[in-house]
Amino acid sequence: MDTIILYEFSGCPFCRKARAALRYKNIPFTRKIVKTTAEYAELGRLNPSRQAPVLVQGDKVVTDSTDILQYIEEKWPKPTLFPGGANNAALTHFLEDWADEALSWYGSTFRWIDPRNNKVANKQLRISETKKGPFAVLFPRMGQLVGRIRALGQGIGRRPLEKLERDLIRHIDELAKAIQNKPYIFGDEISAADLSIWAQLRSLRFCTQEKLAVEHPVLGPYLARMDTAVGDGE
Ligand SMILES: N[C@@H](CCC(=O)N[C@@H](CS)C(=O)NCC(=O)O)C(=O)O
Repeated sequence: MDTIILYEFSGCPFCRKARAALRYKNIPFTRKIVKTTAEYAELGRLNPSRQAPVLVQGDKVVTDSTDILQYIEEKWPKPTLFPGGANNAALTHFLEDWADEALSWYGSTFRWIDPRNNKVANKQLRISETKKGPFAVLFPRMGQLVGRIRALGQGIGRRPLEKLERDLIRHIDELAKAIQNKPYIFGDEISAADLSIWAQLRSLRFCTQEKLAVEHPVLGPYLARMDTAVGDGE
């Protein structure tokens, strides 16, 4: 069987989610963190939207973290990412999508908009190239600008940071009610919803707002449990 290659951007929560799913299912894979002009061009050939993650296995190319999870679920059904039968499968899908499409804005907005997180954002955009090609020159400059413009365009970036922090606390409190005293959202087994929620909340790492999640009495231990089960410190 062809080895899986996972194309990633540094610090990308969607890549963290895909990587964690592979780790959870014990599927061997090679990481390719896009850091050079040549690698960026390679990513563009595989995925015209130039987004990461991208999974490649032989001739098969799968883009988008949700599709990647579906792909590996079909090929390696055990352990399932959709535990608890049909009812939970629907809820898992909705929560996975909520984390990807809604919760994700908090991590990115705090990183790109809050000046206290500049160091974290800059580190994510660092390029490892001595002879700087167009990607290496443009990526760090454009990356932050594009992140800001997107957050402003979405609307979240135009709200006061204090309001965003209060909104995030509300999400975290509601998540705590969903988790209660279970190890994971649906019980003893990790689901695609856990992978997605954890991956997005972990993108607060080293940000001023990280403490809102890690110091929470329910979410803190939940994130630590996920780290132990599927994390790799990134
Ligand atoms: N829906 C996609 C989102 C992927 C995504 O937004 N990836 C970011 C990195 S975290 C990216 O590639 N950003 C570069 C861009 O959008 O140009 C998924 O779940 O994979």
